[in-house]
Amino acid sequence: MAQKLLVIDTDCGIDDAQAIMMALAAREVRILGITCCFGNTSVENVCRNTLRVLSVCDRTEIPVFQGASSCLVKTPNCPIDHFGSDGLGDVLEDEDPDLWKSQVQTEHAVNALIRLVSKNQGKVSLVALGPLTNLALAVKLDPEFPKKLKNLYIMGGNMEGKGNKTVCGEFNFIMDPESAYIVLEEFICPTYIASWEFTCRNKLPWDFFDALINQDTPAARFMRKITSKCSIFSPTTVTRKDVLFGPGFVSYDSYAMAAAIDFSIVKEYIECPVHVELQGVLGRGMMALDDGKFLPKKHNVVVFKACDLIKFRKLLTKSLQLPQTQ
Ligand SMILES: [Ca+2]
Repeated sequence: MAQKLLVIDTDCGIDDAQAIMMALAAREVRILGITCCFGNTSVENVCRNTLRVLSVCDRTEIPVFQGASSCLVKTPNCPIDHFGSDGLGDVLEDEDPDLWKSQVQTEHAVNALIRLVSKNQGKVSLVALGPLTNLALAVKLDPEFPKKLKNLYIMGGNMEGKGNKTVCGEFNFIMDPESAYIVLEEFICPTYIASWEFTCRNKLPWDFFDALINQDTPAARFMRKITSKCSIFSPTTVTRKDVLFGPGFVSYDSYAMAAAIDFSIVKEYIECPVHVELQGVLGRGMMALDDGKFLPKKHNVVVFKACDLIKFRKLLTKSLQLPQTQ
């Protein structure tokens, strides 16, 4: 069976680490490269975290590229310490803190995106797990870039007007609303979105999380460690997500990755044009679904509604059974 080609754009926090491992564990996909963007932490930490994940999984042959260090226009006014200041729970100590600098590629992430996708036209699925700055820059450097993609999977935005960082703003979009706007206006390839509310509505029970991280493998031990001091991985911490959607464990980025690996995990979806609001005191960064077709835009995207949680659990479980023995 021919492998699906993947490029992952990440702001590697804890849920990105889980999503990257999901792709590493899927024999049906081949990762051409991982491009890094600021977001959960600085882009330097994101590169280091991505390389840490690849190292735990014995997959350091996958090239990692450093990308955007900030958003296009205004610095977002919200905290970025969701998963600790280093993005991976502030528990890891590297023997050589500068080792990542010799491991990261010298080519810029945006150039790498354009090169990898241009070399494999119509074959690459791009999975975007952080702010969309690298993608926005790619389409400005190469306006044909979206046409060369097979498709685009995004974790981000919202479908019910609920935000997790501002009243109406989801983290990845509010970190760089202009880039989210550019991507959703200019990427005319087939586009699939796992919004914040979708991921929260498809949460999993905490006893599943315990079983997941207590597997006896290097990847599970790594996940157990990076979630050990992070309050949002404690069932007793009540966040806005718990208040709105009920208690449970949500690995946000893993939903977009799971759909890229096996689209049959998406049981229900809405197909319509979407827009990103740039103005407004409350609405900046919000994704609005035009399912009533009020606006002239024709390009539909696929916004997920329901997830096959049995299949999703299997993908998560397998993702922590790394490194693979052969
Ligand atoms: Ca992320």
